[in-house]
Amino acid sequence: MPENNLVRFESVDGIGVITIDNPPVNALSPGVPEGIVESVERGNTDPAIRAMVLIGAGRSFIAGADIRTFGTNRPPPVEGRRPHQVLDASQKPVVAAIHGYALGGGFELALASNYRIAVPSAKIGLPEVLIGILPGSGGTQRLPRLIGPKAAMDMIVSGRHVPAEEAHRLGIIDELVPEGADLREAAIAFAHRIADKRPVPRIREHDEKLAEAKTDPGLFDAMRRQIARRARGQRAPYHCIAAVEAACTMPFDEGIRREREMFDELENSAEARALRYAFFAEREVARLPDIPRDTPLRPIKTAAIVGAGTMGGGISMSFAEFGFPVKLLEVSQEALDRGLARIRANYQTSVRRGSLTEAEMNRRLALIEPVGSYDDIKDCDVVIEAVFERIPVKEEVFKKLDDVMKPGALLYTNTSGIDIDIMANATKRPQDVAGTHFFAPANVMKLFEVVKGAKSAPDTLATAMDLGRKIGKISAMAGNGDGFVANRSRTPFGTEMNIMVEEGALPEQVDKVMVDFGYPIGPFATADLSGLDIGYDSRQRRAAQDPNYRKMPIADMVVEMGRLGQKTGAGWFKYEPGDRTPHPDPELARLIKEKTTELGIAQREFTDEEILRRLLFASVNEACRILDEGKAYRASDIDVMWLNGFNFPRYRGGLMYWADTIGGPAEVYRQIAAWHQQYGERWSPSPFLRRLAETNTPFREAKPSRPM
Ligand code: T1G
Repeated sequence: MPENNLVRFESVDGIGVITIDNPPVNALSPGVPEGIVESVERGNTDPAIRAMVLIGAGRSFIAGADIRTFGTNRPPPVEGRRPHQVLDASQKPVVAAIHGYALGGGFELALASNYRIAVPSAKIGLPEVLIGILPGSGGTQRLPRLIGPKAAMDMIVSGRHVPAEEAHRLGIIDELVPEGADLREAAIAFAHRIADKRPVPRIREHDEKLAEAKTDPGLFDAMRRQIARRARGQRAPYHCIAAVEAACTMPFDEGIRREREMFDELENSAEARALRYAFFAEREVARLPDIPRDTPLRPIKTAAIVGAGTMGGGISMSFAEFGFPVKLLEVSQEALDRGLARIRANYQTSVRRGSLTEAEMNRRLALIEPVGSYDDIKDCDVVIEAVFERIPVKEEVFKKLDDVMKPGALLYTNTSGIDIDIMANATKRPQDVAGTHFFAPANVMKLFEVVKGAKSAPDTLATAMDLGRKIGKISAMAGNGDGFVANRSRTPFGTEMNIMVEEGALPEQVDKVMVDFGYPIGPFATADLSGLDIGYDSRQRRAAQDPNYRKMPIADMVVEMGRLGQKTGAGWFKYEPGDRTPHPDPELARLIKEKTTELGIAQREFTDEEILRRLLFASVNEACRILDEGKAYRASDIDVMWLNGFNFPRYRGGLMYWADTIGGPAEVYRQIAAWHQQYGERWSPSPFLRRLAETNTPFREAKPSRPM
């Protein structure tokens, strides 16, 4: 059997060591499954081999099937000779030795092996649901037999990566190998210890743990109810539950067949295609066409945040979560105390909810050091300014930072829309300045928008992109300009929602459309959550700057009535004390009608489809302008921003990807051109959009018209 380079078989003192070597994550790309099958069969037929070890070369065990091959016409594997089936049938024991990641099909091969050992830093899991499918190599049938259906369903329906120590406690990992020890050597020694043990343990033969489903037959429906809200519009999570249920009600091989049937149903579903697109878009976004991949990064060990307001506090929590010591600077002690109290209260809420331990809270709090003077932060490697969105205040802060910060320190700003060059030009080192825009709540939202200033140096930008990843964010590059990329593309959405309410749509109708579309909460309830005064202030600023700016009389009226949202008990909706549930307010509906009559604005009915299209097409049109100006590298970056900054439903792929699924540029252009006739200038189609429509170029393949 000719060896292929992807899988090696070595005989080491009677142990067959099977090494998967397919960088970067040893995915089961074509050639790998075949290599594993041949190696296991070789080990079984070679009399000198007593047992085998399955191990990954490089940084990881096997991170699963090769996602790039999904949806392609790949030859179906020969039934009975899939790697997990050959491992299962092996007469000689196989030890899976895990470091890095054992995910999806990789973890399933470990489950089909007879023993599993791992280093503590390893992570195991079945994340298939995150790409719209379910485990298809026996994971839904073996894991419940190993840890019981409840714990198995938790792992399979959430898709979470489980640390090896927890997996050891659950009984998935048989032995932990000390971190730093030679895993290969440890695995060979382990194989020697179990080589002659008979019978060879096979998970498929153990149904004891499945009894849990007999004593609690309602556990599957309970899980269906539990996920109902967040799994709306999706099939994969329910297929995962059904597969585990099959494990508890069918013989093993029948369960395997049922699992495969469900896998085939989902592999090329719209949901799976969209989630695969999102998976690769979130990797592509890290590529910077105009900054070399090997640009040396500036070292960041210590950080400082200027401003302990809501954003400054959330940013500090992000750094502390990932182990960075962070200094939090506020000029007034009172403001500093208020900021720290807000951070502590946030942590205590998480501890109360059980999503954080007391010990972890204290560890993170210990990393956040309150300071009262710029001198205290001068030696930090990076400083992020998060003060009021007022130009004079920002300029003042950057002048101070320029005076005190050590040479080479990175000076970032969290502004959500002010021209980066204004802050850069307030210093003598504009090359060290860039935008690092967090999204509220900063310790929760994953989007990290890195904004290029005219003089930002390549290493200033590359280090910012890397920093975002180091604090658990998804970094995306944006060109400088009003609202950068994310907010700029979202603004027309906000304009249309306010205008439709003037024309007769009710906030609750608009919110229902977007919740049905897949958003966790609607746009009006979201506005109430973040506070209506933010939008009001920015509208007043725009009106002051631009006499042609279209005022929002109804949105302004709501604020001028003192209805600022949840924090005042009423905004677009009413709220009971201590309850965040938005309740439609007939009184507000009456006042809106009264005001629109006074203003002579004609009222009419809206279909749900028109509401959806007006909101999202307005943003697609703006996204086309952004690409035309070269303010974004690619359309998929804008999708990454909407998925991680605005909670766009992930199983729809993103704003531009979704627009391709409902007819693409031709349909969007047709509709917008019609609205241009009906509603005027604000709906003038972007020339970039027209070009895409004329050339029939899907949005997701749209290339910017000029470099950033
Ligand atoms: N297939 C193809 N490419 C993959 C891949 C995969 N499974 N996993 C990673 N890559 C590429 C990725 O695109 C990137 O490429 C590079 O590897 C580094 O990844 C039968 C059907 C393992 C936690 O869902 O979650 O098995 O951009 O930047 O941050 O039941 O990658 O450099 O060209 O993400 O260190 C199930 C997916 C598949 C795991 C590492 N497995 N991967 O994160 O690096 S379905 C997964 C990840 C399955 C079976 C079913 C992460 C990671 P490039 P990266 P990272």
